Amino acid sequence: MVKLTSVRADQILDSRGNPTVETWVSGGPGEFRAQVPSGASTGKHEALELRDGGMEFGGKGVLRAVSNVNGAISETICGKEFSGLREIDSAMIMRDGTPNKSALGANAILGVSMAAARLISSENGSELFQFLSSFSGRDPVMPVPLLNIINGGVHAGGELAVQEFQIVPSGFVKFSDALRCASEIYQHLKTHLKKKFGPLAVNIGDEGGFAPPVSRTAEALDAITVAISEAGYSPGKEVYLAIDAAASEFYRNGKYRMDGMELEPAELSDHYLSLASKYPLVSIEDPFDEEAFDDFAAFRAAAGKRLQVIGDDLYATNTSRIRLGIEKKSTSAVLIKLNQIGTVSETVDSTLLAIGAGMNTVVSHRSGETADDFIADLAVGTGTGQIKTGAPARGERVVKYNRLLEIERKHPEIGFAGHSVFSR
Ligand code: 2PG
Ligand code: MG
Repeated sequence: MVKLTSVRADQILDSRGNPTVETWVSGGPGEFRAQVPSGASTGKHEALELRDGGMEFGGKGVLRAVSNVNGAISETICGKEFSGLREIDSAMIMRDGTPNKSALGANAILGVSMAAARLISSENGSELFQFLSSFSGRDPVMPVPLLNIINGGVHAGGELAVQEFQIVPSGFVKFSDALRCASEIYQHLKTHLKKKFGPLAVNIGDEGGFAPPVSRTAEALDAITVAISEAGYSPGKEVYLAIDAAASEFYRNGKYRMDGMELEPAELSDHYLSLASKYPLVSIEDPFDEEAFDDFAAFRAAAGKRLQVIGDDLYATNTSRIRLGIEKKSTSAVLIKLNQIGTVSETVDSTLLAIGAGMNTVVSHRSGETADDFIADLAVGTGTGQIKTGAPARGERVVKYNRLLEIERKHPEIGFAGHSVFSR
């Protein structure tokens, strides 16, 4: 049984300088904290992030969410005995009473859920990933990182339609070697971009990747390929490429505006496949608009086993949308974001639903992040085999990678997922 003696929240700032919620819960083993992230390319179907409106912080304040934690949520869960995390999450969901957590705010509920998970794991004498492993019934695995080293779309001020250009160092035996390789490539990319486009080209976007003055997808992929070789690795051997198109952001009136073209879904599909034949791409996230389940399915069928197709905005970590994707065979993978659904239990439910249907899962950060490293433990504990948490740069990104290094160091028995995750 678990009993929380106090639950409280404060307004803090996220990595973009916007307000977000920090939550503290207390009980038997002490006081535990969590900080809530926030997206920019948010999906329509995400749980509601409660913002204050008005003048302060341009309307982005979260004082209403904070007072919902200090008031309604505290009232609902403090001083009562719960059998575990699921019951605490359910009590908050019931108190909210809406399908998208719009009464209390997903940002209010999630912080409590994450902090409560930390309290319970401490009470059990286990690390967070160990608790999440037993909670999900999954074996821990060190995930392959998908590192976003060129930022486009709404995460940067440049002209690239595609939001994220990632390196995937999957051809290693240990996570720490994969991360070293990624860091080396990141530094070589910096040198290469500076040489080619001048010093302004290495200004960085929201997720720590560079924002060079290029407008075509192929130019960004070319630059990364050069950096991989200059770092002494072989593209398609130790290191692969991946993109998050976040295509809802460049979809208007039935067409996709990308690379100087206006493309129908079938033309866009051919465009992606031609990129995949020229570059060692292993994964594409959100290649189409967030309602286009059928276009996703057609693309997935055309791509075959060559490419992992991930749904992010498409599913918003929501089990009813993932079920539709399973039925329509829309994707081979699901992106998992805590704040899209709003509790740890529901996040694990979505992960297990996808895995049960034979899909891959990728735990993900948001473009607006904090120094909270919860998702590192979530990825290891639920054995997803993949994590994306930005470039190997900026505190709010590297804190997650550094936590993964710590887990690997302390628990060398946990194996690295490696490239076989892409052939599942
Ligand atoms: C995404 C995310 C994280 P945002 O689209 O996958 O990289 O971006 O948090 O802005 O939705
Ligand atoms: Mg995405």
